[in-house]
Amino acid sequence: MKRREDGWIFEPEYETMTREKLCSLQEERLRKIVRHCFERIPFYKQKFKDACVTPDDIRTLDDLKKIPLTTKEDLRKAYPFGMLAADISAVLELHASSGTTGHPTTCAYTKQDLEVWSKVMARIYASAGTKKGDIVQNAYGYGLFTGGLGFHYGALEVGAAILPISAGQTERQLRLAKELGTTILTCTPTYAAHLGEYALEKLKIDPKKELKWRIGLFGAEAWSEELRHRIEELLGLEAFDVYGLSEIIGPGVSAECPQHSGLHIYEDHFLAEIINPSTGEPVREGEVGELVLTTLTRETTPQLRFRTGDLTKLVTEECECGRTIARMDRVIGRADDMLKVRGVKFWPSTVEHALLAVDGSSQNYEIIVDRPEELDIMTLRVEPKKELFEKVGGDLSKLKWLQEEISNSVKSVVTVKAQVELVPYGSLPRFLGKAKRVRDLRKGKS
Ligand code: DLL
Repeated sequence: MKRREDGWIFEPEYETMTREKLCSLQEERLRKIVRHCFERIPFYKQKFKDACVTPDDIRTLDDLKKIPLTTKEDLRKAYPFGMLAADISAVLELHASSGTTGHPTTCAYTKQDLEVWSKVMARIYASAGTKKGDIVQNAYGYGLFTGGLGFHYGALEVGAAILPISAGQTERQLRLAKELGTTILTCTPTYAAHLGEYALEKLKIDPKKELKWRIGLFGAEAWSEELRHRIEELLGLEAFDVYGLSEIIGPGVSAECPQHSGLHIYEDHFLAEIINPSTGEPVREGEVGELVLTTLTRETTPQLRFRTGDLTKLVTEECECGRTIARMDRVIGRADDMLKVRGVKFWPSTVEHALLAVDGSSQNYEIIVDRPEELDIMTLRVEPKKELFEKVGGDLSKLKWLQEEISNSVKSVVTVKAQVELVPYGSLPRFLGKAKRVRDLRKGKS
């Protein structure tokens, strides 16, 4: 895919400031937010007390490491309003993340928080080349998930028209895309791929020729470079990776520019560190570890050194796009999503990368790990590409070579052998939001 030449910088005064100025802005904001947290949130006051630290001890970025780390569990314990640093009368919007493993967590926004959110989201749209006259088809879910509203506010801020269609109703999505000529698609990468397949197969629409999508802003889940190529090829747009999390702001923490060489972190609002997930100690620049974020400007629900659980690395070298803010690599996965099969550790996104490197395999797959006796078995259930499936008249026994190619590709990347099971095209579940690709049947077994 050709790189866009028309990306632009929404807030150059922040996105291109010298590192020296940025550091001094960050330090000034850090001192302020530390005091804000200490004075308004009993949880932080106690944490500081336990660590024998006072807000006066935090003057420079070097002092950051004196602040204890905050975890998702801390936020759960504080549910519903224990982490609010503003009076509820100042709160304009509330989100609660899903509480599948216990209490949910609450994220609240004041007027100022919503303004910051709109601005960082506008930076993302601008960076990808959004202009007045663009129509954004926002297929992220609206509701408690922050994807829908985050992309909505950003489009308003940047001055593009928004079609707030939300996730789902795939046929309607495609019809409206065609009839209204939407130019920007925002959704999870998995759903983007599904939209492309559905258009070709069910509606006989070739998105590349018949739709006007030129930019895709995709995120909310780990995805591979291979999947990016496939989506670009399928939809005829340029795909940008967007990262964020509800606890910090929602989408809007970082995003790619047209160089596609990492995601620029909006460091004037979010201070990023990488730590070794086992020891909690900072790692050297360029080393992979867990991303830890501090919100520098959040009025309510601010976070000091929040452990995201996401693994990546940072680069502070200036980018060719002119932005001086640091970049993070695409997220490999979450520390707690890492698979360990027969003692070998790897991320599902690595399996996806190996799988999609094989031309005949589709992007619809499932990883199942089980331990029927004492050994772990990894099974990869994969749909072949539709053309291929049809070519063999649905007879999967004619695709032994594909099975073998996938198995070899996966083995060469993750070093563990997977049993590859080809399944009929269209038989695996499709996802409107974040995909669920792994079923670990060992859980609960000793
Ligand atoms: O997923 C916010 C978001 C919405 C980001 C839309 C981008 C686009 P949560 O539901 O709180 O918030 O989930 C946050 O999703 O800690 C990562 O593990 C994962 N994640 C988000 N963006 C990416 C990405 C939203 N670009 C969690 N690549 C995070 C990989 C991502 N993982």
